[in-house]
Amino acid sequence: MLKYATSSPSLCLARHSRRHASSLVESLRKGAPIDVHPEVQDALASRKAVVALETTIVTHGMPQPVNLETAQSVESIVRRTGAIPATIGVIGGRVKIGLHPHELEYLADVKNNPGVVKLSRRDIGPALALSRDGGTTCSATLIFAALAGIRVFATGGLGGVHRGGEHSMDVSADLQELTKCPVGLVSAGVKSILDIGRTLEYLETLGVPVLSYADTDDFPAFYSRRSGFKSPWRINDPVSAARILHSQWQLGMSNGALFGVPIPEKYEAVGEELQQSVEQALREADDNGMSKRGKEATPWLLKRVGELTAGRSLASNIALIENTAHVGGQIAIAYSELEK
Ligand code: PSU
Ligand code: MN
Repeated sequence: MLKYATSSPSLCLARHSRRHASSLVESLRKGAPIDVHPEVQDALASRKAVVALETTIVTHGMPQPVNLETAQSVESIVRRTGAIPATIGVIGGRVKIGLHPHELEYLADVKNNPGVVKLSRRDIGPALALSRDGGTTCSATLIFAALAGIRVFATGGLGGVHRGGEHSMDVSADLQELTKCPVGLVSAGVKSILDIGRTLEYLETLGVPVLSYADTDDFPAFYSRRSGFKSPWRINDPVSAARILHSQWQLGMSNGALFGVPIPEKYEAVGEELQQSVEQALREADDNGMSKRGKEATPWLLKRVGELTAGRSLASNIALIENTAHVGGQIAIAYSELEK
């Protein structure tokens, strides 16, 4: 069993962190199918900054070979901030916390491995028991990051409430996971394939702090810096982000937080054009029934927007995730200073 969140308000942060570390140790002692990259293990043991990275974006979010190139570039960007990247995935039924270069190449080679699964919380048990390979969504990445004691996770787009979600009940498991995992998630907001207003409402109900990490209150909308919806909070520096995480965990709270970092300014104009393709892809998904296909809906929409924009959406997607990786590294460094 994955164990990491038995919270007691009286616990101080030091004990809180030890509890996380001991949960991983405990899991490993029981022979759980987890491999922690030695560099990540060393960094965690000496409380250095570590940033978790997901792999659904590699296996189901971007086409080859850009998926691998982007994952490698994002790892280097994290390194340049002084933090250690831990790209998380599942190979042969084993959880990998920090992928070796050949493992990342293997997961990214989707053409030769079409059976690689998209893993959310519900898929973890089956995928491990059945020795499958998988890319971890934000939800599964949050679980494994929390298990390992990694405090910051950088990605492109978080899942959310789908359009029409009030009828279909298609709400990403990512949202719920942010209540259970003490990890700060840095993303460029949520994609406008989703219902952004309802996603923010849902996060409010769950009690997940949402912050614009920007010079505006606007919650970012992935390809665009502005969604038209306001975040309840705004900050614009890594130390404030780290202090927010530190404060809630000092109280033994078990939830994470969502930092919305807008895509760099120079992609704003193209973001407005991309939005038209997003709307077209959504209409097509309604017509051809893809919007009712559960976990296939998001990857199909991402792929279709890529086709409709002749790859221009991809350049924006790369830019925004490189940006969140940079900010994620800075927040992880600031957080590790607070824990000293
Ligand atoms: N949004 C993107 N790119 C992605 C995803 C979302 O712009 O690759 C992936 C993330 O891994 C996210 C998952 O956790 O899709 C959400 O899928 P669903 O909507 O099925 O929960
Ligand atoms: Mn869904």
